[in-house]
Amino acid sequence: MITLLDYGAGNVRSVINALESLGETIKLVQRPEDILQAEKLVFPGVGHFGNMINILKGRGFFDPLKEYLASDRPFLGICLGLQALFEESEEAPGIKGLGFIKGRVKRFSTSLAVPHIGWNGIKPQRPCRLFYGLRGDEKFYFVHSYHVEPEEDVALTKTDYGYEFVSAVQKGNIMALQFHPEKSGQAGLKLLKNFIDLDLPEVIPEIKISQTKLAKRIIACLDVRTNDEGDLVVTKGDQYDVREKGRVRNLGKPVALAQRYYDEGADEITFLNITGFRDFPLKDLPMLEVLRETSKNVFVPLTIGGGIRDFTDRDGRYYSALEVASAYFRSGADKVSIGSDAVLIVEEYLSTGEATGESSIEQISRVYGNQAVVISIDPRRVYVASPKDTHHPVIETKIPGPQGERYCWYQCTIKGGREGRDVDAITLAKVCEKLGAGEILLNCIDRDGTNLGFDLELIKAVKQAVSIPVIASSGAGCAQHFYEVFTETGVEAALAAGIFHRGEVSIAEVKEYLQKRGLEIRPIFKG
Ligand code: 1PR
Repeated sequence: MITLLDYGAGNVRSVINALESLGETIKLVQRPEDILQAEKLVFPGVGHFGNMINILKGRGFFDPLKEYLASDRPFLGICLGLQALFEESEEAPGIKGLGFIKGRVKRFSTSLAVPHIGWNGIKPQRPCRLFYGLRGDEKFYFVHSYHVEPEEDVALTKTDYGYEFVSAVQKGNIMALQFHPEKSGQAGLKLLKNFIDLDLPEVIPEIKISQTKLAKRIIACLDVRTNDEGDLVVTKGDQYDVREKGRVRNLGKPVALAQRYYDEGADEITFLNITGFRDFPLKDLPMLEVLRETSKNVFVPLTIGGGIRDFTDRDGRYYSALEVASAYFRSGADKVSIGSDAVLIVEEYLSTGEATGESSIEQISRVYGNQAVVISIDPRRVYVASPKDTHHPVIETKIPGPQGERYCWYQCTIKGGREGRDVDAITLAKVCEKLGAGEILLNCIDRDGTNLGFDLELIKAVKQAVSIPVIASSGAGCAQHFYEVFTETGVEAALAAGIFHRGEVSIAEVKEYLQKRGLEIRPIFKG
């Protein structure tokens, strides 16, 4: 029996699913006594350090946790569950952590994109049962802006991101990981299994890595909607038009397709509820069900987009964007992606010059952390003869417009590309970063479904404008397109839909192509 401490923020469902898939029974902490009576305690955490400590104190969990740690019984902290063990964090000055380990938590200070999101390696520092059966070159999923700096000799693993930081600690039976084993595919499950099995020998993996590298992520995207027969299907548009001969294209069932992509090596799965802008997602129970079912067997990060915004239903009941997002997180999502609402938020911000503190981006990032908020941008090119013809930032393009125009700007749209607005993609990305977004999913209506390759000019411009990770999307037609977008724009991830759904190129082929050309990718662990 594993006792799991859920303090109410983040995707605890994934940890439960991962442990259950290993045959474990989970008991959730309801009362402080449950912590004191636990035999093995797992403490996953995401979000804000200060928020977490306040909740732990408010629910009476803080002191029992300290007592449990002092008793040296098996403990596994994950992400913020690692950071909580320290004395304090730069994220919440003045708020004291559990203080079980001397040292502090500090923000990444690097020119690389922060948060550190994606699959990176670990360099084991000492023998431990957690490493049993690992080769040493596995990658694990990280998502954090802060890392620990112990003042004691507790480093279990180190990882490089701009510089070397401690990515896991061990002090007696207390172990804690900065990365997410529950989101790290088979390698992560192996590590969790090793935590549970107390009789395993202490080992150090064979393969020694001198420097770990963040892998370029390959993301499979599933655009989901109800078709004309009323079934929830994966569909795919050409420049956002998902109908063929008047009918919604049906490319398969969401849960089964997600499972296939996970098995084939997708580093992440994104579901976009493409009619979410008009249907209220909390009434759209099938979508929540898709997440619940997928997260039972798919152990990589899941993002869900579509309809994340404040909403008042027909009976006058108000739901905040935070409530909508929370329902998705509880069902197994790791990140939510905000499309139309982000454009409206930025319009308001630009007109007043002030953040309200109440927007969906701010509400959700405050509770779940910046890394949980992705902004999905749906831009299309607007050509102009001269930069003077628009007040938007323009780029000089190598792909001239219909009248030979050499300049264009990228107009943001809402409602699935149906409505163009007076905001450009670069400004939108910058303002959303300022408001608390952790990642940009950059689509391009002109390229969507064309197989012509990514819009490198757009992607380069947005990537240079922000310091959060950017996911390139729209237009992938072959493995070479992924190589181009990674090497020419420096993006952290690339997403595709059509080529994977139609079986034109597999995820494994894309990864092999990139690896042969020297790009870092996540190897598949067949433990
Ligand atoms: O506005 O917050 O409700 O979110 C709606 C979400 O649904 C947005 O993220 C928006 O991008 C998406 N969406 C809305 N309508 C469509 C449509 O296709 N009619 N899909 C749509 C957007 C674009 C990509 C696609 C890539 C890769 N899909 O996600 O998967 O372009 O395609 P490719 O590799 O085949 O070229 P809100």
